[in-house]
Amino acid sequence: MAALLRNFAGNSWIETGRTFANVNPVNGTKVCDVSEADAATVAHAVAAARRAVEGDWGRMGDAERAALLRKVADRMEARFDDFLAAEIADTGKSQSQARTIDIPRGAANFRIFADLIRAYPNESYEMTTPDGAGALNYSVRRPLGVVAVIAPWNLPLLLLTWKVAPAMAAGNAVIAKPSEETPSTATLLAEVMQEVGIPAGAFNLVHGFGPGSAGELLTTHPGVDAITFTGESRTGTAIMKAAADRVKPISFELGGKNPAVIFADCDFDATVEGMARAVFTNCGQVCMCTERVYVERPIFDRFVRALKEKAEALVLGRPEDAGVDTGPLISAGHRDKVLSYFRLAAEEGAAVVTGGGTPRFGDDRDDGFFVQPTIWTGLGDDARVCREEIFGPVCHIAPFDSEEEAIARANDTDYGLCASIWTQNLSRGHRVARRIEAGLVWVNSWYLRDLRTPFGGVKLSGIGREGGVHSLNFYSEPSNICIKL
Ligand code: NAD
Ligand code: 6OD
Repeated sequence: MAALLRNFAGNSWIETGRTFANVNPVNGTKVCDVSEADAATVAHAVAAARRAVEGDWGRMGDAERAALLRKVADRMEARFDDFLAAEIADTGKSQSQARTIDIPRGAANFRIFADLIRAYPNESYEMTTPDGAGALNYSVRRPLGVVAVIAPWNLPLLLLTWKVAPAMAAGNAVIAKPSEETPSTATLLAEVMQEVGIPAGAFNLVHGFGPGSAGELLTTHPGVDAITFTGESRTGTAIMKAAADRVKPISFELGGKNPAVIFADCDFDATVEGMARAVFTNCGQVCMCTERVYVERPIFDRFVRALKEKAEALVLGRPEDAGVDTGPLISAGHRDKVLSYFRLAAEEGAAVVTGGGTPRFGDDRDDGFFVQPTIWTGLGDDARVCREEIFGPVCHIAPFDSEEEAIARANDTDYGLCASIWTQNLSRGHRVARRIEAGLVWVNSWYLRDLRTPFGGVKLSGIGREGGVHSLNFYSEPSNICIKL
Protein backbone atom coordinates (compact mmCIF):
# COMPACT_ATOMS: atom_id res chain seq x y z
CA MET A 1 0.00 0.00 0.00
CA ALA A 2 1.22 3.55 -0.75
CA ALA A 3 2.89 5.37 2.14
CA LEU A 4 0.77 8.44 1.45
CA LEU A 5 -2.83 8.43 0.22
CA ARG A 6 -3.64 11.46 -1.91
CA ASN A 7 -6.71 13.38 -2.99
CA PHE A 8 -7.98 12.99 -6.54
CA ALA A 9 -9.65 15.82 -8.47
CA GLY A 10 -10.02 16.46 -12.17
CA ASN A 11 -7.96 13.33 -12.93
CA SER A 12 -4.98 14.63 -10.92
CA TRP A 13 -3.55 13.35 -7.66
CA ILE A 14 -3.15 16.12 -5.09
CA GLU A 15 -0.98 16.40 -1.99
CA THR A 16 -1.74 19.31 0.28
CA GLY A 17 1.29 19.13 2.54
CA ARG A 18 -0.87 18.41 5.57
CA THR A 19 -1.33 14.79 6.63
CA PHE A 20 -3.02 12.61 9.20
CA ALA A 21 -2.29 9.01 10.15
CA ASN A 22 -4.38 6.01 9.15
CA VAL A 23 -4.20 3.56 12.06
CA ASN A 24 -4.59 -0.23 12.08
CA PRO A 25 -7.15 -1.01 14.80
CA VAL A 26 -5.74 -4.52 15.35
CA ASN A 27 -2.61 -3.20 17.07
CA GLY A 28 -2.68 0.59 16.89
CA THR A 29 0.20 0.85 14.39
CA LYS A 30 0.24 3.31 11.50
CA VAL A 31 -0.95 1.92 8.16
CA CYS A 32 0.01 5.00 6.14
CA ASP A 33 -0.34 8.78 6.03
CA VAL A 34 -3.22 10.52 4.35
CA SER A 35 -3.15 13.92 2.68
CA GLU A 36 -5.89 16.07 4.24
CA ALA A 37 -7.81 18.11 1.69
CA ASP A 38 -7.81 21.86 2.32
CA ALA A 39 -10.23 24.50 1.03
CA ALA A 40 -8.29 24.89 -2.24
CA THR A 41 -8.42 21.13 -2.91
CA VAL A 42 -12.14 20.96 -2.21
CA ALA A 43 -12.71 23.97 -4.47
CA HIS A 44 -10.60 22.31 -7.17
CA ALA A 45 -12.69 19.12 -6.88
CA VAL A 46 -15.97 21.07 -7.05
CA ALA A 47 -14.78 22.97 -10.14
CA ALA A 48 -13.61 19.76 -11.83
CA ALA A 49 -16.94 18.09 -11.04
CA ARG A 50 -18.84 21.05 -12.49
CA ARG A 51 -16.78 20.89 -15.68
CA ALA A 52 -17.54 17.16 -15.96
CA VAL A 53 -21.29 17.71 -15.53
CA GLU A 54 -21.23 20.40 -18.20
CA GLY A 55 -18.81 18.52 -20.42
CA ASP A 56 -18.15 14.99 -21.71
CA TRP A 57 -19.62 13.19 -18.73
CA GLY A 58 -22.82 15.25 -18.67
CA ARG A 59 -23.33 14.82 -22.42
CA MET A 60 -22.72 11.07 -22.38
CA GLY A 61 -25.75 8.83 -23.05
CA ASP A 62 -26.97 6.33 -20.46
CA ALA A 63 -25.68 3.34 -22.42
CA GLU A 64 -22.13 4.66 -22.65
CA ARG A 65 -22.12 5.72 -18.99
CA ALA A 66 -23.46 2.32 -17.95
CA ALA A 67 -20.76 0.57 -19.99
CA LEU A 68 -18.07 2.60 -18.22
CA LEU A 69 -19.53 1.77 -14.82
CA ARG A 70 -19.48 -1.93 -15.70
CA LYS A 71 -15.79 -1.51 -16.48
CA VAL A 72 -15.33 -0.04 -13.01
CA ALA A 73 -16.94 -3.18 -11.54
CA ASP A 74 -14.74 -5.44 -13.71
CA ARG A 75 -11.59 -3.61 -12.73
CA MET A 76 -12.49 -3.70 -9.03
CA GLU A 77 -12.90 -7.45 -9.35
CA ALA A 78 -9.56 -7.72 -11.15
CA ARG A 79 -7.97 -5.84 -8.25
CA PHE A 80 -9.97 -7.78 -5.64
CA ASP A 81 -6.91 -8.65 -3.55
CA ASP A 82 -5.75 -5.02 -3.40
CA PHE A 83 -9.18 -3.91 -2.20
CA LEU A 84 -9.34 -6.77 0.29
CA ALA A 85 -5.93 -5.98 1.79
CA ALA A 86 -6.73 -2.26 2.00
CA GLU A 87 -10.12 -2.76 3.66
CA ILE A 88 -8.67 -5.16 6.18
CA ALA A 89 -5.72 -2.91 7.00
CA ASP A 90 -8.05 0.02 7.71
CA THR A 91 -10.76 -1.82 9.66
CA GLY A 92 -9.27 -5.03 11.06
CA LYS A 93 -12.48 -6.78 10.03
CA SER A 94 -12.46 -10.51 9.42
CA GLN A 95 -11.21 -11.77 6.06
CA SER A 96 -14.37 -13.76 5.59
CA GLN A 97 -16.61 -10.72 5.95
CA ALA A 98 -14.52 -8.48 3.72
CA ARG A 99 -14.14 -11.25 1.15
CA THR A 100 -17.82 -12.18 1.00
CA ILE A 101 -19.57 -8.87 1.66
CA ASP A 102 -17.56 -5.66 1.50
CA ILE A 103 -15.49 -6.09 -1.65
CA PRO A 104 -17.87 -8.07 -3.89
CA ARG A 105 -20.73 -5.77 -2.92
CA GLY A 106 -18.57 -2.72 -3.72
CA ALA A 107 -18.19 -3.97 -7.29
CA ALA A 108 -21.79 -5.20 -7.52
CA ASN A 109 -23.07 -1.73 -6.71
CA PHE A 110 -21.64 -0.43 -10.01
CA ARG A 111 -23.09 -3.30 -12.00
CA ILE A 112 -26.59 -3.11 -10.57
CA PHE A 113 -26.94 0.64 -11.08
CA ALA A 114 -25.49 0.39 -14.58
CA ASP A 115 -28.30 -2.09 -15.32
CA LEU A 116 -30.98 -0.08 -13.59
CA ILE A 117 -30.27 3.21 -15.35
CA ARG A 118 -30.84 1.47 -18.68
CA ALA A 119 -34.30 0.35 -17.54
CA TYR A 120 -35.32 3.53 -15.71
CA PRO A 121 -38.62 4.75 -17.17
CA ASN A 122 -40.07 8.24 -17.53
CA GLU A 123 -43.74 9.08 -17.04
CA SER A 124 -46.19 10.38 -19.63
CA TYR A 125 -49.80 11.50 -19.28
CA GLU A 126 -52.24 12.52 -21.97
CA MET A 127 -54.72 15.15 -20.82
CA THR A 128 -57.88 16.68 -22.13
CA THR A 129 -58.13 20.43 -22.79
CA PRO A 130 -61.16 22.73 -23.14
CA ASP A 131 -60.62 23.02 -26.92
CA GLY A 132 -60.74 19.25 -27.24
CA ALA A 133 -57.31 18.97 -28.87
CA GLY A 134 -55.62 17.71 -25.71
CA ALA A 135 -52.08 17.88 -24.47
CA LEU A 136 -49.29 15.46 -23.72
CA ASN A 137 -47.17 15.58 -20.59
CA TYR A 138 -43.93 13.71 -20.34
CA SER A 139 -41.11 13.90 -17.88
CA VAL A 140 -37.41 13.93 -18.49
CA ARG A 141 -34.86 13.25 -15.80
CA ARG A 142 -31.75 15.33 -15.22
CA PRO A 143 -28.89 14.70 -12.84
CA LEU A 144 -28.67 16.91 -9.76
CA GLY A 145 -25.19 18.09 -10.79
CA VAL A 146 -22.32 17.94 -8.31
CA VAL A 147 -23.05 15.46 -5.51
CA ALA A 148 -21.05 15.20 -2.28
CA VAL A 149 -20.90 11.62 -0.97
CA ILE A 150 -19.91 11.44 2.69
CA ALA A 151 -19.35 7.95 4.05
CA PRO A 152 -18.67 6.24 7.40
CA TRP A 153 -16.01 3.71 8.40
CA ASN A 154 -17.96 0.56 9.21
CA LEU A 155 -18.49 -0.83 5.68
CA PRO A 156 -16.25 1.66 3.92
CA LEU A 157 -16.22 0.50 0.30
CA LEU A 158 -19.73 -0.95 0.32
CA LEU A 159 -21.37 2.18 1.71
CA LEU A 160 -19.36 4.60 -0.44
CA THR A 161 -20.12 2.75 -3.67
CA TRP A 162 -23.76 2.30 -2.63
CA LYS A 163 -24.02 6.08 -3.22
CA VAL A 164 -21.28 6.78 -5.78
CA ALA A 165 -22.58 4.17 -8.24
CA PRO A 166 -26.21 5.37 -8.56
CA ALA A 167 -25.13 9.02 -8.46
CA MET A 168 -22.77 8.44 -11.38
CA ALA A 169 -25.25 6.18 -13.21
CA ALA A 170 -27.73 9.05 -13.11
CA GLY A 171 -25.12 11.33 -14.71
CA ASN A 172 -23.91 13.31 -11.71
CA ALA A 173 -20.30 14.10 -10.95
CA VAL A 174 -19.37 13.05 -7.44
CA ILE A 175 -16.96 14.18 -4.79
CA ALA A 176 -16.45 11.31 -2.38
CA LYS A 177 -15.27 11.84 1.16
CA PRO A 178 -14.54 8.57 2.94
CA SER A 179 -14.23 8.47 6.68
CA GLU A 180 -10.88 9.65 8.04
CA GLU A 181 -10.64 6.19 9.68
CA THR A 182 -10.89 4.27 6.39
CA PRO A 183 -9.40 6.16 3.44
CA SER A 184 -7.75 3.28 1.57
CA THR A 185 -10.40 1.55 -0.54
CA ALA A 186 -11.80 4.91 -1.68
CA THR A 187 -8.31 5.77 -2.91
CA LEU A 188 -8.13 2.48 -4.82
CA LEU A 189 -11.52 3.29 -6.30
CA ALA A 190 -10.12 6.59 -7.60
CA GLU A 191 -7.27 4.61 -9.21
CA VAL A 192 -9.80 2.30 -10.83
CA MET A 193 -11.82 5.25 -12.16
CA GLN A 194 -8.66 6.57 -13.78
CA GLU A 195 -7.62 3.15 -15.10
CA VAL A 196 -10.92 2.54 -16.91
CA GLY A 197 -11.08 6.04 -18.40
CA ILE A 198 -13.89 7.71 -16.47
CA PRO A 199 -13.83 11.30 -17.79
CA ALA A 200 -11.92 13.84 -15.71
CA GLY A 201 -13.94 15.30 -12.85
CA ALA A 202 -16.77 12.74 -12.89
CA PHE A 203 -15.27 11.09 -9.80
CA ASN A 204 -13.27 13.07 -7.28
CA LEU A 205 -11.97 12.15 -3.85
CA VAL A 206 -11.14 14.34 -0.88
CA HIS A 207 -9.72 13.05 2.39
CA GLY A 208 -10.16 14.47 5.84
CA PHE A 209 -12.32 14.87 8.90
CA GLY A 210 -15.77 16.38 9.40
CA PRO A 211 -15.95 19.72 11.22
CA GLY A 212 -13.34 22.24 10.05
CA SER A 213 -12.04 19.81 7.46
CA ALA A 214 -12.98 18.21 4.14
CA GLY A 215 -16.48 17.19 5.32
CA GLU A 216 -17.57 20.65 6.35
CA LEU A 217 -15.73 22.30 3.44
CA LEU A 218 -17.75 20.13 1.07
CA THR A 219 -21.17 20.47 2.68
CA THR A 220 -20.86 24.26 2.91
CA HIS A 221 -19.45 24.74 -0.60
CA PRO A 222 -21.96 26.63 -2.77
CA GLY A 223 -20.92 24.61 -5.83
CA VAL A 224 -22.17 21.34 -4.32
CA ASP A 225 -25.73 20.71 -5.52
CA ALA A 226 -26.73 17.80 -3.28
CA ILE A 227 -25.41 15.83 -0.31
CA THR A 228 -25.77 12.14 0.38
CA PHE A 229 -24.55 11.05 3.78
CA THR A 230 -24.30 7.92 5.89
CA GLY A 231 -23.22 8.27 9.50
CA GLU A 232 -24.31 9.33 12.94
CA SER A 233 -27.61 11.08 13.47
CA ARG A 234 -26.01 14.09 15.12
CA THR A 235 -23.64 14.52 12.15
CA GLY A 236 -26.79 14.44 10.01
CA THR A 237 -28.11 17.38 12.03
CA ALA A 238 -24.90 19.36 11.40
CA ILE A 239 -24.98 18.58 7.68
CA MET A 240 -28.67 19.47 7.42
CA LYS A 241 -27.89 22.88 8.91
CA ALA A 242 -25.04 23.35 6.42
CA ALA A 243 -27.36 22.40 3.54
CA ALA A 244 -30.24 24.58 4.73
CA ASP A 245 -29.03 27.94 3.37
CA ARG A 246 -29.14 26.74 -0.21
CA VAL A 247 -31.91 24.16 0.41
CA LYS A 248 -29.73 21.44 -1.09
CA PRO A 249 -31.33 18.01 -1.53
CA ILE A 250 -30.11 15.59 1.13
CA SER A 251 -30.32 11.85 1.55
CA PHE A 252 -29.43 10.61 5.03
CA GLU A 253 -28.81 7.08 6.31
CA LEU A 254 -28.22 7.54 10.03
CA GLY A 255 -27.97 5.70 13.32
CA GLY A 256 -30.19 3.08 14.90
CA LYS A 257 -31.12 1.33 18.13
CA ASN A 258 -32.62 -1.65 16.43
CA PRO A 259 -34.94 -4.10 18.19
CA ALA A 260 -35.48 -7.80 17.69
CA VAL A 261 -38.75 -9.37 18.85
CA ILE A 262 -38.50 -13.09 19.51
CA PHE A 263 -41.67 -15.09 20.06
CA ALA A 264 -41.78 -18.40 21.93
CA ASP A 265 -42.87 -20.18 18.73
CA CYS A 266 -39.68 -19.25 16.84
CA ASP A 267 -37.33 -21.82 15.37
CA PHE A 268 -35.11 -21.59 18.43
CA ASP A 269 -31.75 -22.66 17.01
CA ALA A 270 -32.13 -20.61 13.83
CA THR A 271 -33.13 -17.60 15.92
CA VAL A 272 -30.14 -17.86 18.21
CA GLU A 273 -27.88 -18.23 15.17
CA GLY A 274 -29.52 -15.23 13.51
CA MET A 275 -29.31 -13.11 16.63
CA ALA A 276 -25.63 -13.92 17.13
CA ARG A 277 -25.09 -12.47 13.63
CA ALA A 278 -27.41 -9.52 14.25
CA VAL A 279 -25.66 -8.49 17.45
CA PHE A 280 -22.00 -9.32 16.84
CA THR A 281 -21.31 -9.04 13.08
CA ASN A 282 -18.41 -6.68 12.36
CA CYS A 283 -17.99 -6.28 16.13
CA GLY A 284 -21.47 -4.74 16.27
CA GLN A 285 -20.46 -1.99 13.86
CA VAL A 286 -23.24 -2.36 11.32
CA CYS A 287 -26.01 0.22 11.42
CA MET A 288 -28.55 -2.61 11.26
CA CYS A 289 -27.10 -4.51 14.24
CA THR A 290 -29.53 -5.32 17.04
CA GLU A 291 -28.90 -3.69 20.41
CA ARG A 292 -32.35 -4.32 21.97
CA VAL A 293 -33.64 -7.89 22.15
CA TYR A 294 -37.17 -8.64 23.40
CA VAL A 295 -37.87 -12.32 24.11
CA GLU A 296 -41.24 -13.86 25.02
CA ARG A 297 -41.06 -14.91 28.65
CA PRO A 298 -41.44 -18.73 28.29
CA ILE A 299 -38.14 -18.95 26.36
CA PHE A 300 -36.34 -15.98 27.94
CA ASP A 301 -33.90 -17.84 30.22
CA ARG A 302 -33.11 -20.46 27.60
CA PHE A 303 -32.50 -17.79 24.98
CA VAL A 304 -30.20 -15.75 27.24
CA ARG A 305 -28.13 -18.88 27.97
CA ALA A 306 -27.95 -19.80 24.29
CA LEU A 307 -26.87 -16.33 23.11
CA LYS A 308 -24.30 -16.20 25.93
CA GLU A 309 -22.83 -19.46 24.65
CA LYS A 310 -22.64 -18.03 21.12
CA ALA A 311 -21.00 -14.82 22.37
CA GLU A 312 -18.42 -16.71 24.37
CA ALA A 313 -17.61 -18.96 21.41
CA LEU A 314 -16.76 -16.04 19.13
CA VAL A 315 -13.08 -15.94 18.22
CA LEU A 316 -11.60 -12.46 18.42
CA GLY A 317 -8.40 -11.82 16.59
CA ARG A 318 -6.48 -10.81 13.50
CA PRO A 319 -8.33 -10.76 10.21
CA GLU A 320 -5.82 -13.07 8.56
CA ASP A 321 -5.96 -15.78 11.25
CA ALA A 322 -8.05 -18.84 10.45
CA GLY A 323 -11.32 -19.13 12.30
CA VAL A 324 -11.49 -15.52 13.47
CA ASP A 325 -15.06 -14.26 13.75
CA THR A 326 -14.59 -10.75 15.03
CA GLY A 327 -12.00 -8.02 14.81
CA PRO A 328 -11.56 -4.88 16.88
CA LEU A 329 -13.57 -1.69 17.05
CA ILE A 330 -12.43 0.92 14.56
CA SER A 331 -10.45 3.31 16.77
CA ALA A 332 -9.26 4.09 20.27
CA GLY A 333 -11.91 6.82 20.43
CA HIS A 334 -14.70 4.44 19.51
CA ARG A 335 -13.36 1.77 21.89
CA ASP A 336 -13.41 4.35 24.71
CA LYS A 337 -17.00 5.28 23.82
CA VAL A 338 -18.14 1.65 23.92
CA LEU A 339 -16.28 1.05 27.21
CA SER A 340 -18.00 4.13 28.65
CA TYR A 341 -21.33 2.39 27.91
CA PHE A 342 -20.05 -0.77 29.62
CA ARG A 343 -19.44 1.36 32.74
CA LEU A 344 -22.79 3.13 32.36
CA ALA A 345 -24.63 -0.22 32.17
CA ALA A 346 -23.07 -1.19 35.51
CA GLU A 347 -24.10 2.16 37.02
CA GLU A 348 -27.63 1.71 35.69
CA GLY A 349 -27.84 -1.69 37.38
CA ALA A 350 -27.51 -4.11 34.46
CA ALA A 351 -26.79 -7.77 35.10
CA VAL A 352 -23.77 -8.66 32.96
CA VAL A 353 -24.50 -12.01 31.31
CA THR A 354 -21.14 -12.04 29.55
CA GLY A 355 -18.35 -9.67 28.53
CA GLY A 356 -18.23 -6.09 29.71
CA GLY A 357 -14.51 -5.56 29.35
CA THR A 358 -11.52 -5.91 27.04
CA PRO A 359 -9.82 -9.19 26.11
CA ARG A 360 -6.15 -9.83 26.87
CA PHE A 361 -4.05 -11.53 24.16
CA GLY A 362 -0.51 -11.17 25.52
CA ASP A 363 0.76 -9.76 22.21
CA ASP A 364 0.54 -6.60 20.08
CA ARG A 365 -3.26 -6.95 19.86
CA ASP A 366 -3.36 -5.61 23.42
CA ASP A 367 -2.51 -2.24 21.82
CA GLY A 368 -5.48 -2.62 19.47
CA PHE A 369 -9.10 -1.69 20.04
CA PHE A 370 -10.80 -4.99 20.93
CA VAL A 371 -13.70 -5.29 23.37
CA GLN A 372 -15.56 -8.37 24.59
CA PRO A 373 -18.90 -9.38 23.08
CA THR A 374 -21.29 -8.28 25.80
CA ILE A 375 -24.84 -9.13 26.88
CA TRP A 376 -26.89 -7.42 29.58
CA THR A 377 -30.25 -8.14 31.18
CA GLY A 378 -32.24 -6.55 33.97
CA LEU A 379 -32.69 -2.97 32.78
CA GLY A 380 -35.85 -1.01 32.05
CA ASP A 381 -36.44 0.46 28.60
CA ASP A 382 -35.60 3.93 29.89
CA ALA A 383 -31.98 3.05 30.77
CA ARG A 384 -29.59 5.10 28.64
CA VAL A 385 -27.83 1.97 27.40
CA CYS A 386 -31.21 0.82 26.06
CA ARG A 387 -31.93 4.14 24.34
CA GLU A 388 -28.62 5.39 22.92
CA GLU A 389 -26.80 3.85 19.96
CA ILE A 390 -23.60 2.18 21.19
CA PHE A 391 -22.37 0.67 17.91
CA GLY A 392 -20.44 -2.17 19.49
CA PRO A 393 -20.82 -5.94 20.06
CA VAL A 394 -23.49 -5.56 22.69
CA CYS A 395 -27.18 -6.03 23.41
CA HIS A 396 -29.67 -5.89 26.25
CA ILE A 397 -32.20 -8.73 26.48
CA ALA A 398 -35.59 -8.19 28.12
CA PRO A 399 -38.62 -10.46 28.53
CA PHE A 400 -42.14 -9.62 27.28
CA ASP A 401 -45.57 -11.13 27.82
CA SER A 402 -47.76 -10.09 24.89
CA GLU A 403 -47.57 -9.13 21.24
CA GLU A 404 -48.95 -5.65 21.98
CA GLU A 405 -46.34 -5.09 24.66
CA ALA A 406 -43.52 -6.22 22.36
CA ILE A 407 -44.62 -3.89 19.55
CA ALA A 408 -44.96 -0.92 21.89
CA ARG A 409 -41.53 -1.50 23.41
CA ALA A 410 -39.85 -2.09 20.05
CA ASN A 411 -41.28 1.24 18.84
CA ASP A 412 -40.35 3.11 22.02
CA THR A 413 -37.21 4.66 20.56
CA ASP A 414 -36.01 7.85 18.88
CA TYR A 415 -34.64 5.72 16.03
CA GLY A 416 -36.28 3.63 13.32
CA LEU A 417 -33.80 2.00 10.98
CA CYS A 418 -34.64 -1.70 11.16
CA ALA A 419 -36.05 -4.54 13.23
CA SER A 420 -36.29 -8.29 13.11
CA ILE A 421 -39.16 -10.54 14.19
CA TRP A 422 -38.74 -14.22 14.92
CA THR A 423 -41.79 -16.48 14.83
CA GLN A 424 -43.04 -19.52 12.94
CA ASN A 425 -46.54 -18.02 12.84
CA LEU A 426 -46.46 -16.26 9.49
CA SER A 427 -49.67 -14.31 10.15
CA ARG A 428 -48.11 -12.92 13.27
CA GLY A 429 -44.92 -12.13 11.35
CA HIS A 430 -46.87 -10.05 8.82
CA ARG A 431 -49.04 -8.42 11.48
CA VAL A 432 -46.18 -7.35 13.72
CA ALA A 433 -43.90 -6.32 10.85
CA ARG A 434 -46.48 -3.80 9.59
CA ARG A 435 -46.67 -2.13 12.96
CA ILE A 436 -42.96 -1.70 13.54
CA GLU A 437 -41.88 1.91 12.98
CA ALA A 438 -38.75 1.28 10.93
CA GLY A 439 -37.59 1.50 7.34
CA LEU A 440 -36.67 -2.21 7.19
CA VAL A 441 -38.20 -5.18 8.96
CA TRP A 442 -36.98 -8.74 8.61
CA VAL A 443 -39.02 -11.78 9.60
CA ASN A 444 -36.86 -14.78 10.56
CA SER A 445 -33.76 -13.16 9.11
CA TRP A 446 -31.40 -10.22 9.44
CA TYR A 447 -29.42 -8.18 6.85
CA LEU A 448 -30.88 -10.13 3.94
CA ARG A 449 -30.65 -7.53 1.20
CA ASP A 450 -32.03 -7.27 -2.32
CA LEU A 451 -30.35 -4.16 -3.67
CA ARG A 452 -33.51 -3.10 -5.53
CA THR A 453 -35.50 -2.66 -2.33
CA PRO A 454 -35.93 0.67 -0.50
CA PHE A 455 -33.30 1.22 2.18
CA GLY A 456 -33.43 3.92 4.87
CA GLY A 457 -34.85 4.84 8.23
CA VAL A 458 -37.55 6.80 9.99
CA LYS A 459 -37.25 9.22 12.93
CA LEU A 460 -33.58 9.88 13.83
CA SER A 461 -32.47 7.09 11.49
CA GLY A 462 -32.62 9.10 8.31
CA ILE A 463 -34.33 10.97 5.55
CA GLY A 464 -35.22 9.44 2.22
CA ARG A 465 -34.74 6.01 0.72
CA GLU A 466 -31.97 4.63 -1.44
CA GLY A 467 -31.77 1.30 -3.26
CA GLY A 468 -32.85 0.41 -6.79
CA VAL A 469 -35.03 3.11 -8.37
CA HIS A 470 -35.22 4.90 -5.03
CA SER A 471 -31.56 5.81 -5.46
CA LEU A 472 -32.11 6.93 -9.04
CA ASN A 473 -35.09 9.01 -7.88
CA PHE A 474 -32.86 10.84 -5.42
CA TYR A 475 -29.90 11.31 -7.75
CA SER A 476 -31.99 12.76 -10.59
CA GLU A 477 -34.77 15.28 -10.89
CA PRO A 478 -37.75 15.06 -13.20
CA SER A 479 -38.87 18.01 -15.32
CA ASN A 480 -42.34 17.83 -16.79
CA ILE A 481 -42.77 18.93 -20.41
CA CYS A 482 -46.33 19.71 -21.46
CA ILE A 483 -47.07 19.86 -25.21
CA LYS A 484 -50.34 21.44 -26.27
CA LEU A 485 -51.60 19.44 -29.20
P1 NAD B 1 -19.87 9.98 11.58
O1 NAD B 1 -21.16 10.70 11.46
O2 NAD B 1 -18.98 10.32 12.72
O3 NAD B 1 -18.98 10.19 10.27
C1 NAD B 1 -19.45 9.85 9.00
C2 NAD B 1 -18.78 10.73 7.96
O4 NAD B 1 -19.18 12.08 8.16
C3 NAD B 1 -17.27 10.72 8.03
O5 NAD B 1 -16.77 10.75 6.72
C4 NAD B 1 -16.96 12.01 8.76
O6 NAD B 1 -15.68 12.53 8.48
C5 NAD B 1 -18.04 12.92 8.22
N1 NAD B 1 -18.40 14.05 9.07
C6 NAD B 1 -18.39 14.11 10.42
N2 NAD B 1 -18.82 15.33 10.84
C7 NAD B 1 -19.11 16.05 9.72
C8 NAD B 1 -19.59 17.37 9.49
N3 NAD B 1 -19.89 18.19 10.50
N4 NAD B 1 -19.77 17.78 8.22
C9 NAD B 1 -19.50 16.94 7.18
N5 NAD B 1 -19.03 15.69 7.34
C10 NAD B 1 -18.84 15.24 8.60
O7 NAD B 1 -20.22 8.44 11.55
P2 NAD B 1 -19.22 7.22 11.71
O8 NAD B 1 -18.76 7.21 13.14
O9 NAD B 1 -18.23 7.24 10.61
O10 NAD B 1 -20.18 5.96 11.46
C11 NAD B 1 -20.91 5.34 12.45
C12 NAD B 1 -22.34 5.87 12.45
O11 NAD B 1 -22.90 5.72 11.15
C13 NAD B 1 -23.28 5.11 13.35
O12 NAD B 1 -24.13 6.03 13.98
C14 NAD B 1 -24.06 4.23 12.40
O13 NAD B 1 -25.33 3.84 12.86
C15 NAD B 1 -24.18 5.13 11.23
N6 NAD B 1 -24.43 4.35 10.01
C16 NAD B 1 -25.67 4.38 9.45
C17 NAD B 1 -25.94 3.63 8.31
C18 NAD B 1 -27.29 3.59 7.67
O14 NAD B 1 -27.37 3.10 6.55
N7 NAD B 1 -28.33 4.08 8.30
C19 NAD B 1 -24.92 2.88 7.74
C20 NAD B 1 -23.67 2.88 8.33
C21 NAD B 1 -23.43 3.63 9.47
O1 6OD C 1 -26.32 -3.14 2.47
C1 6OD C 1 -26.60 -1.97 2.27
O2 6OD C 1 -27.04 -1.54 1.20
C2 6OD C 1 -26.45 -1.00 3.34
N1 6OD C 1 -26.81 0.25 3.05
C3 6OD C 1 -25.93 -1.37 4.51
C4 6OD C 1 -25.78 -0.49 5.59
C5 6OD C 1 -25.06 -0.90 6.64
C6 6OD C 1 -24.85 -0.07 7.76
O3 6OD C 1 -23.94 -0.16 8.51
